[in-house]
Amino acid sequence: MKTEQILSALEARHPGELEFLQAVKEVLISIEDVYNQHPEFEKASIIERLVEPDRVFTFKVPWVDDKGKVQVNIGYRVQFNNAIGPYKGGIRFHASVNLSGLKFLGFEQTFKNALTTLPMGGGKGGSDFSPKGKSDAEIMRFSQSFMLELWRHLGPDTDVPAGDIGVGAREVGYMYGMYKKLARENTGTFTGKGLDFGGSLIRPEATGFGGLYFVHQMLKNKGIDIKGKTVAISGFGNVAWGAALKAVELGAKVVTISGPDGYVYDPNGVSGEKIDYMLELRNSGEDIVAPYAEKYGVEFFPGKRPWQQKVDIALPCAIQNELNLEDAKNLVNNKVTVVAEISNMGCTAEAVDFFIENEVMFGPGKAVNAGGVATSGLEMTQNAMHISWTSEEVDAKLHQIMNNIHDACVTYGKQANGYVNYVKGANVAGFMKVAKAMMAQGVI
Ligand code: 2IT
Repeated sequence: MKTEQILSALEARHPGELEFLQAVKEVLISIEDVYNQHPEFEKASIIERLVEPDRVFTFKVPWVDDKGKVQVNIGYRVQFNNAIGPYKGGIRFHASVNLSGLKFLGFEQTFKNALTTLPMGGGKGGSDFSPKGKSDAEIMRFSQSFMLELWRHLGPDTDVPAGDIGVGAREVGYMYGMYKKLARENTGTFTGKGLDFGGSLIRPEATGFGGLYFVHQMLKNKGIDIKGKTVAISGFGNVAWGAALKAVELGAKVVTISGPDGYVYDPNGVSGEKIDYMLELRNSGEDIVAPYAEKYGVEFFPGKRPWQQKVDIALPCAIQNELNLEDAKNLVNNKVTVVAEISNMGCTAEAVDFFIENEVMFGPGKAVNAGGVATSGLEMTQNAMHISWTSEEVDAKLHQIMNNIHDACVTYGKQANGYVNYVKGANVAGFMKVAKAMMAQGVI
């Protein structure tokens, strides 16, 4: 495979889109060997077709703030690849949202969704709208305006969005409400909906729960017990919340959470009502974690990241590139056992390389955090069948899916010396499924 050539052609078409190029590069390097074993892929230009999004929508989102002033944001939807099912992926509302970020997320989503084994293609959307400090009415007006434009590109078998950073059950409710009004149908074209109107039990917990099921398998594979292990979590949103709940349930001790303002170190463990308090902090709309330190009398490290602490397990749960080479060196010096991205591309490429060079168990986001979208797939199934499953049923299916993803990573990523390169494993397993589906469907 002409990796460098493909990357420079992509860069010429998507100049300066560093996150997108970073995500593509990682996959191309991992799949080079299997790609070369399939000359038919080369002839069909599978890679060249796979790295280019199917289409990208960009639109204006005007809305009226509480003072009566009109504000303007920009909205996007990247429909990346639908070889194995309808476009599926979250919507992110965050000041940092731009096309590079959404293309990287849509690209990752394509492989992640393939790993779940459910029939879902990859997509991602969002806006540079920042929910920070906005009133409930402002969030509603913005969400409705966003949907006024996007609704026509969605549908239960076309494109099914969900939440992501800055988009939770409230925003999904407002968007889905407007979607239904415009599309005049009630087929559940959104996941992460409220339980009263088609949402699935366990969907709120799913990304974090799935992440911990995966980490549990990684440790088990090495005969290590998760009980009593210390865990550093970054972030304090939906993903961090689910991860903390399950980590505690499995007997581990969560010692950090973080926000854009810094991190808190809680040597007694973030558990019980302290986990509930994370939700309160998130719902305050302030986007800070410092009040946790004050409330529970623990230390707050302003402007710092939790990776400077000595822990057994490090779980980035916030945003892309939130753990860099320096953080990786620090964790390795402190003898970290497992690093697993529950956020998307939580680690920089240099940090990932460092973990792999040092043979630290490292789980990439597209495998580790696939439980969220997998449970979205289960929500779609329940909607299509007009039924709802119990928590136990959904959780059991989620658990099985995560174990299967883990095993697929081992199958494709195990090296001769026994070290499992989960990055390679996840990329090869995801790629093979999408590539075979594309081959079977001709040049479209
Ligand atoms: O990054 C992700 O996988 C998500 N934000 C969830 C996507 C989904 O469709 O549930």
